[in-house]
Amino acid sequence: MAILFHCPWANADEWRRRIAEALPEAEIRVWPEIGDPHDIEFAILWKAPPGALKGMPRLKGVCSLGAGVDHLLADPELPDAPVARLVDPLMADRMAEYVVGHALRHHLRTDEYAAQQRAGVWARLPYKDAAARTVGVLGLGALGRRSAERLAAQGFRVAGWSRKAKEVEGADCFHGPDGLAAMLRRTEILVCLLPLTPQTRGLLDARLFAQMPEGAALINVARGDHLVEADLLAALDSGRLSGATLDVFSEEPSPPAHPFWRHPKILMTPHVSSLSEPRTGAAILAAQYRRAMRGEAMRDLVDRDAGY
Ligand code: OXD
Repeated sequence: MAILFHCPWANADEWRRRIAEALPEAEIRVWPEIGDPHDIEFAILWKAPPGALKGMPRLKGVCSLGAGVDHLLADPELPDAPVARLVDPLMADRMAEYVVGHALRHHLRTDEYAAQQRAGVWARLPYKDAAARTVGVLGLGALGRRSAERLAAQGFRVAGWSRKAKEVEGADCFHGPDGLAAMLRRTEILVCLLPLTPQTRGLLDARLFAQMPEGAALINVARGDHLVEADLLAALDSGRLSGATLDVFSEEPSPPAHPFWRHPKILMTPHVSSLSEPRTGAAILAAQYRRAMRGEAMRDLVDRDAGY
């Protein structure tokens, strides 16, 4: 009985070694060396080629190597086995650190002061206390919740939005379409942490930006396809938005000619906001494997109908 493993990252060997240490009873087969597909009972994958899991009748569970599962659900040949995301408190901490750091950057107008410095300008820009500034978090899953809590601990006013009603300590929570409009009206720094589904694809568009206060900022740490790129560029150029921090892109890495690279109001980072960590992740995946082998439900299961 074997686990199928696919990891395109530079630390793939470390992932494989740590999973093997955590699961000495299991044989790990690295895609595409799958051997007999009838042997495969479990899969741990990040962005495997479509069809990688077809013809594996004994598959009992599939785990993502990251928080997102859109790469799995996009496979039209994904078998009907339970699918789980990787939920690791360390990843939530890393995401919260990124979100708080970049919210502070926008709040403190760091980029504008850096531009002033380059131009040799000594001028104070208007200041606002964090307690008077609302940071809105779209998506209150494990990563969004931790980010919202840390933003509140940092002293920001926090508004959270989710599809269904949720509560987060220190945040005003909104849900549903009406709740989204109410949340956006007060949001000066918007953080996108939504799963990518047919409903959320393209949500960050001109219509949404128009609902936020003039000069609001955007932090997208979810998926590049949440964003309508041309609408962001227009909103930044018109001053409707003051800046954007983008960690995720429709195409990664972004092509060299992409206008985001050189836009003065955009800071790009290469999908680093919540790196999954083999040191802690391997034990979480091992526990999921053992649950599936015992015939128990895995944790953090994906609702395929909801798309996340
Ligand atoms: C992701 C991740 O889902 O990096 O994007 O975990």
